[in-house]
Amino acid sequence: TILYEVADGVAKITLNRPDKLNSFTVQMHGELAEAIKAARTDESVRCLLITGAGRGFCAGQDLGDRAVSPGGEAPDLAESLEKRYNPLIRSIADLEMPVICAVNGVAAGAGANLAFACDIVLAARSASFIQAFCKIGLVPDSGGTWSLPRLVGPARAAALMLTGEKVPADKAADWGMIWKAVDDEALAEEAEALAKHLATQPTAGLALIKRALKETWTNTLDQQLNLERDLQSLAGRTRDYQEGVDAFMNKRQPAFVGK
Ligand code: LHQ
Repeated sequence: TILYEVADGVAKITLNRPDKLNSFTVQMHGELAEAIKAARTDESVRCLLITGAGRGFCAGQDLGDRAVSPGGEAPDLAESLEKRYNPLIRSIADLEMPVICAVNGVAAGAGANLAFACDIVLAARSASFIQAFCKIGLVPDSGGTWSLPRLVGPARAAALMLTGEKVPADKAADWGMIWKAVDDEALAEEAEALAKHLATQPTAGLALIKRALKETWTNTLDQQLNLERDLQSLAGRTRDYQEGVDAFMNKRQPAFVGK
């Protein structure tokens, strides 16, 4: 249900249940977790790219899945979040490399919030984002109630989550929900070029930038200044910092190793 390939320092994960718009099943969660672990533990991988096969990116939970079906006895959805969605979102946030999401089509429910958990989101112009949860009586999950207000502000987040209104890619970019919208034909190439570029960059430093960006939401200015001091101390001891400065001073292209 997913495709995994590694080339040029980039691990690419393609959600691959196109006839169901790549909606999540227990099996897909399992394979996705394995793939992210493979990317994390493969020394050659310095950037992760996530995209979808077919006309959709991801329609969230597969609502036909018996484990979450409200038919008969009420299901305990906490288990689904605790065992699958929450670890997924944490594994992306904690991954010590940039994670790019190429949203090739509709991203609904947990599919939209999976995209927002990634570090840089590009979307095809025909793609759209839907907080579909409210339409079936559920609460946005997969970190959406954390990420969306931070991305677009409380007024827009509230309306989107309470109405489930579809946001087209261009509007999502205008609102700061994603990095940018690109022509449908250009999405794969542009996302892959960005991923390949990032895979040549100072990966350890980029991972420290991720840390700083994550902590900023709960820190005071004083705490964040202290954090920057600590992270810069780590960054300053990397091989890539030496290489970056040496290359700059000698007017040559740097050759970063990611450490
Ligand atoms: C689907 C789905 C889908 C199954 C399209 N499931 N088949 C966490 C924990 C535990 C429980 C519950 O949830 C969660 C997190 C969540 O993500 S909750 C939110 C779940 N997602 C949704 O509510 C979105 C449901 N899908 C839609 O609203 C539409 O399909 C969208 C707006 C995404 C796309 O609309 P269309 O472009 O018109 O496509 P379609 O509706 O015709 O879908 C194509 C096929 O995919 C169709 O199957 P069929 O056999 O008729 O061709 C759909 O039934 C199937 N599909 N989403 N989530």
